[in-house]
Amino acid sequence: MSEDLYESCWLNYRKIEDPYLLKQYSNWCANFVAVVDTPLIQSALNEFDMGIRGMLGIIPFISTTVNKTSFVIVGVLGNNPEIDREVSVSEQNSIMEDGYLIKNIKAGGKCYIVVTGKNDRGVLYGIFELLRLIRINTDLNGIAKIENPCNALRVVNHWDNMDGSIERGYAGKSIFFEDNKITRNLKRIRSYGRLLASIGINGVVINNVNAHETETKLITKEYLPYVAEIADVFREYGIRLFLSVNFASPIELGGLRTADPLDDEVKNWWQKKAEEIYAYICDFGGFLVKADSEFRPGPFTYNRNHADGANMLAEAVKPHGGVVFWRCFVYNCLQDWRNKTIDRAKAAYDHFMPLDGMFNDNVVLQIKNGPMDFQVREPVSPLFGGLTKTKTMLELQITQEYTGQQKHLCYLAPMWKEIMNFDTCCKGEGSTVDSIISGVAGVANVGDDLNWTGFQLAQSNLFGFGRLVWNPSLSSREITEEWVRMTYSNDEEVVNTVLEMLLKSWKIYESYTSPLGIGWMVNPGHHYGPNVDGYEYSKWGTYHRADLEGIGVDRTVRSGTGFTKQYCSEIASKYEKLDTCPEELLLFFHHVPYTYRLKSGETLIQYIYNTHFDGADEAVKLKEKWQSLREKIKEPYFLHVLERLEGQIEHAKEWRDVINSYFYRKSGIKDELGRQIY
Ligand code: GCV
Repeated sequence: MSEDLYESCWLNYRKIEDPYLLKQYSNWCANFVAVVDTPLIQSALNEFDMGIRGMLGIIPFISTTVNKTSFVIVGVLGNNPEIDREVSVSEQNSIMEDGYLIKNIKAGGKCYIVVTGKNDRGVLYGIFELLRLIRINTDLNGIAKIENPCNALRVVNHWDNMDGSIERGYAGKSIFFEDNKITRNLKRIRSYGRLLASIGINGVVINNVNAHETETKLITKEYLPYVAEIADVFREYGIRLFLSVNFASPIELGGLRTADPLDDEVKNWWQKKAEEIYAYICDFGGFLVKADSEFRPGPFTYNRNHADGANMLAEAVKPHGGVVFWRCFVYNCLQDWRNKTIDRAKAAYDHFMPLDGMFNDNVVLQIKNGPMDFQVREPVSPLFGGLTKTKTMLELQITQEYTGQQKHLCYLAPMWKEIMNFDTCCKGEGSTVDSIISGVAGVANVGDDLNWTGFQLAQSNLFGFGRLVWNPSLSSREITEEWVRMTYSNDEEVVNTVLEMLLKSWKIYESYTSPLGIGWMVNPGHHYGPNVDGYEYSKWGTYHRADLEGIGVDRTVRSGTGFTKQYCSEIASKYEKLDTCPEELLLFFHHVPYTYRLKSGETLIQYIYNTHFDGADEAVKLKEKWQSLREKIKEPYFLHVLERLEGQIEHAKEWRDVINSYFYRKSGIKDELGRQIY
């Protein structure tokens, strides 16, 4: 098994086969002109060198001045007259921070390609794009494209612990920590930096939001020199390092008697701490905070609110250019399941809406996509569109906690696209989530497995995340096709087959697991596999309320928890009524009789049976599709994926039978098609 191909994922630079394109690319890429004046331009050069050697089989000649008629010239606008001359004023004005221009110029007997941006990060992204275009066999003749990121904050969050474990990690151990120490394997981190930069990521939080005792010490002299080494590596790729911090640090590290955010000693402690951190890491990104949630300390202990807590930390990092990502995942995790008036879905909105407009400008509220917790289907959190005077950030989960744990194929880009394109209506029609947020954070799915993500096909989720955050208007198909071509092959059969498998996989997973937005029918704790009542009588606020007549949580204002009221009126009234509620979310919002007829004419119970039988059958087809590529995919990858898909088939059957049997036993209603239910 080629370690390199595994380690470099979509950046494996295999030889280009098309002779016409090979010649076209080689003409330009044989000569690379750049003044290497920053570490990021150096990274761009290194990447170009590596990519061109691999894909074109030539060693590019590097020079600082133009002395050929065909070349690639690279640099930041304003630093090289050769570049500036060819970029029109309107083009210059169209390039934004981190954006880039790639342009083919034919003038004065020369034919060459310019890659430029307003900053060196943009140039690096431009080089990654150029290599991507080559990798996916794009004709570069006459190319002129400007790309700008839609989100300024493009961040991955690692839930890595210092003992090396990863909360909700399915790809081995942490690449940052082992045995309560920080890794010395900076080579792996550099490879990771390349992967992240290639998809436009510019921030990384290296430790778990649950900052336990040892992780609390990451901001001390004992660990900061090593954290700084990681930051140095990421800096070469334009990525700023952030840390999750423990809100009670002034007590745990500083020996103070309180962590009250309005206490002067506490404020002072954090300010000194920020100075210390920035002395080690000049471009430290800032803090990510989980406070007053799932037993983490926070401002509530001192009768303060989240704005008090976040602003105090924000003031500490502000002089250094830092940011505070403050999470809105705040709810009562000790709920009484008997009490049907309390609704976890309402919690984040109830906590944060009254504080809208009270946060400092370097605080960004980080909001999970849905009001619950990364289920396979949830409505979009009403905080998007609700908060209009506060900076917000969307939090997605790339790691597949509730979506098959990287044992099942579940490609999430189509789901994320629906979320980003959801119209909150907060400023009238067209106020989509992607248009009102300042950034996106994704909970990372990587570990120290050789293929990074445990399941090779799950690499597509990391890739899809970065590409979509960069540009939410890219179609799922475009992004996915890029990934398949880069990772496997430009062979049309491979592209079409893998594309279809990936694009269908989320719906397939949904169909044999949780119907119509109900969620949570999983084994408690590890969250893998079916257990319909696993969370039904628990304290976590996660119920389906199935009885012998029907299933679903009534969240209407009329007769339920009143959650629908948290949306703007157009959306609220749609969700409130059974006949206008989008069917895929029916059971999230309504308690519905099993005999209720869906728009398709099926009863609800029959829909549950049908989707579970069909979903399990579709899992078999995923394997068959993959098998058709046996001759076209390198054997180790082919076999690895095959093995996972076989496991998925068996587990999908388990899901099918547990869910169908549960609802058959509950309702007593037989499957109209007489299939086997236990
Ligand atoms: C990091 C859920 C997950 C936890 C996670 C938490 C969070 O509850 O199961 O593992 O903790 O969300 O997002 O803080």
